[in-house]
Amino acid sequence: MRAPLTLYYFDSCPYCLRVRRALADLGLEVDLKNVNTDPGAHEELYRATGRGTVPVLRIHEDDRWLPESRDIVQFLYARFGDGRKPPLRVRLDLQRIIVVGVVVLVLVVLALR
Ligand SMILES: N[C@@H](CCC(=O)N[C@@H](CS)C(=O)NCC(=O)O)C(=O)O
Repeated sequence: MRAPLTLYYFDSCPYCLRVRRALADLGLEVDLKNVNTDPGAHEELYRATGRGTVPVLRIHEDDRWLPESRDIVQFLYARFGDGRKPPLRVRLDLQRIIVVGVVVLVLVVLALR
């Protein structure tokens, strides 16, 4: 299904990947604007939001610009998910995995001393 949304993103951005996984999971097609390859898109984004970070979802029907990958994912499932919740591969957060991994590692090292 095509939705009246535009995602501002760039390829190597993990937060953008999370949003793109959510779009794929929901079977949604949206306009994609790569801010690294499209200087106009970056300028447009900055003018509208006052920030340069991605992902940002532009919701055309109420002319809203939604930043923050978690908020975008929450919006997508609430609006298009028919009661579904985001699966684990969408919820996974690389930063959190690293932090939890380091804490577990430290605890294991302390326990083995
Ligand atoms: N908390 C934000 C993080 C967004 C973020 O840090 N995006 C990075 C790319 S992965 C970015 O746009 N960096 C460019 C900059 O800081 O100017 C989210 O979850 O969407």
